[in-house]
Amino acid sequence: MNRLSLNLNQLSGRIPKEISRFTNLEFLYLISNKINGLIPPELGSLSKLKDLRLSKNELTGQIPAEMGNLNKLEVLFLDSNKISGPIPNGILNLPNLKNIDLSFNSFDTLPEIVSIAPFSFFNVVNNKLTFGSLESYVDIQGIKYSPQLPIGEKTTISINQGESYTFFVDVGGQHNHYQWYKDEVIIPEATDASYSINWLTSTDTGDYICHVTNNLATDLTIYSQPIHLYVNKILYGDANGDNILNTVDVFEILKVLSGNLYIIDNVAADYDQDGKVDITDVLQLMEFLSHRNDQF
Ligand SMILES: [Ca+2]
Ligand SMILES: [Ca+2]
Repeated sequence: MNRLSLNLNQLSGRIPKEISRFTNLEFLYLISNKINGLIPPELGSLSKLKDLRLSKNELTGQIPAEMGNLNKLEVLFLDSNKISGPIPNGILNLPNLKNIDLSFNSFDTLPEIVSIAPFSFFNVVNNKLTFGSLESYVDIQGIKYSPQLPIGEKTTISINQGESYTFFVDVGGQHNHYQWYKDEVIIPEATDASYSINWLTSTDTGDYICHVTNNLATDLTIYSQPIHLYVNKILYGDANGDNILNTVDVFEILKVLSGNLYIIDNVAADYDQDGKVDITDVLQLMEFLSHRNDQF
């Protein structure tokens, strides 16, 4: 038997390692099933294999290094699984391999290029690849690399008014251009991998995304997952954080004052929001409280 084709068969479970007994196999097609688990390293002993298609399954783990022994392999389709990296170096250097589809998986790096022959078809779209890998691959004939999945995790960050926050993306690469957006509106001054906002106010609340483009890998824009920044309003003067302004806070501010005038750990103690805690804050808070007939 040199051909095994079981496409669209609702097959589940793993690829049995006994597959290695079919030593004459040249064509192995298991497309569109529900096969899960790892690709068995034993596949690497099918020395006559020319065409391996495992697309549209639920395979996980890495491509076994043993597959770098498949010297007859011409076609390798592993697209639409959940396979992750690293990709063994040997695979891309197989002498006859001309058609590779690794799209729709979870690869985040490509192997370092030594010398790779041109491919007829080399599809790596919809993985987690960044410019760190792609800059050196863009000139490989046959490569298709755009789009890629957004990087990072979608998160919500809750932070107090008056504090600062720094956004950061890491997409590797040496030739990147960064542009941050807030609620889909461009932030003109935010054109680096990091973007800091000092002294946050409630108007900074919103969704922040970075778009990264690259001078070499010109087909691709990498997007960061949105970070929702929520700036908590602060009740200034509420130095003990109980949401009530009273004389307890006056004493609390005096305590901050007795420490260091210019370092504010307790943002709420800066009643007049001028960036430092001093006697003015105490006097202004006392003035405010006296109008409310609080007792001292
Ligand atoms: Ca208080
Ligand atoms: Ca102050």
